Amino acid sequence: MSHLSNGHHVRDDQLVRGVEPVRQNATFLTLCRNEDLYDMLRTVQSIEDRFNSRYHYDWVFLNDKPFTEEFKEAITAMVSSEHVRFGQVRPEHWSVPDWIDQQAMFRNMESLKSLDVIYGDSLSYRKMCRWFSGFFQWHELVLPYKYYWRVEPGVEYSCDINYDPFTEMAEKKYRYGFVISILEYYMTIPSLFPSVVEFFTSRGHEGSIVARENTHRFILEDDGAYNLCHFWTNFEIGDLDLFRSEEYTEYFNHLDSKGGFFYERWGDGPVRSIFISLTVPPHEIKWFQDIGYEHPPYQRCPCDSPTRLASRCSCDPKLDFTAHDYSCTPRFLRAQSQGR
Ligand SMILES: Nc1nc2c(ncn2[C@@H]2O[C@H](COP(=O)(O)OP(=O)(O)O)[C@@H](O)[C@H]2O)c(=O)[nH]1
Ligand SMILES: *[C@@H]1O[C@H](CO)[C@@H](O)[C@H](O)[C@H]1NC(C)=O
Ligand SMILES: [Mg+2]
Repeated sequence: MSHLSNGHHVRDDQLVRGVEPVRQNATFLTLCRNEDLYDMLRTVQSIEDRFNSRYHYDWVFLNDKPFTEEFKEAITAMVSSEHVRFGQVRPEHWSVPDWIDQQAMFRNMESLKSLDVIYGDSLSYRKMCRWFSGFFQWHELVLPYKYYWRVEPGVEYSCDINYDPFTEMAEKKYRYGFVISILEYYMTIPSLFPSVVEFFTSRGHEGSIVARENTHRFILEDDGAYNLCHFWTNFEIGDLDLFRSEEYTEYFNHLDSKGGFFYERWGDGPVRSIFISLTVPPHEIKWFQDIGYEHPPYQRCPCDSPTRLASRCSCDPKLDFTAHDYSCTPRFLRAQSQGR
């Protein structure tokens, strides 16, 4: 081990190769509850062991309630981040807006529940999805950064990450990175895509924000219908400035005005993914295929042997989700190579 002037340790082999661990303008971002502490500790340990103990990126923890001293103390002891910050979501970003007809909302929640839709009658889940769609990027603790890496309690990283994905993002000018993509339950978003079409149509030809080259084939059937594909956002590395742009803000505000986050159960995955595949050029979206990642019940496990050995993977490649029936990643890769 060698010491840098800031007191952090850097592996000798990085110095030998002359790779200075320059940190990007980036942070880990976690939204969770106090009750998630022990799942979170396991997750932090896995990220530290596989990556962050060599880079010491900042970490922002947010919650709709104040974090307990116990939570903050235990997490702070586990992370090697230069800064770890704990904050609260603004109540006005975690409430049911006044244009929502709450009787209709609760009626629809009951009916989704009766259809056995997961989180069908959960109001907090709806608030969470709306927050991750339109508010996370504006939180005062997130505002100083350009890139975020989303981490949920209970996820696990199963291979060493021997490079800095944030630096990849910055150097290759990627705007969004994912590991797993998957189909959404139709019953949670019946009116989402019609609302998206309404937004894009309302901008007309002049104001069009559709990228000349894009990955619309990732999300659209040949007849123009939404195929339910989306990036699985429990892992994501993204450019916060994309989600702070005027275009995205107008897009979110339009969707929010429709009330579908509450009347239905729109997820941040489909909301983001549709916007990205229509407005971001194909080469600015990155599939991080070499990251071993598990969010139960699914996981990405790199399948080629050299990668697995070089990265000390502990996952079973037979369990890799990429080629699963519900996975959309083969579709994404075709869309990316086809461009238009
Ligand atoms: N503070 C807080 N975090 C929440 C709440 N609901 C969900 N989350 C967080 O939001 C993320 C997604 O929630 P999760 O339950 O994992 O949803 P799933 O992955 O779709 O099953 C996770 O990071 C959760 O910790 C909530 O009511 N309060
Ligand atoms: C980090 O990124 C944000 C958003 O792009 C920017 O406002 C801020 O100035 C950047 N900070 C540094 C130190 O470059
Ligand atoms: Mg989760």
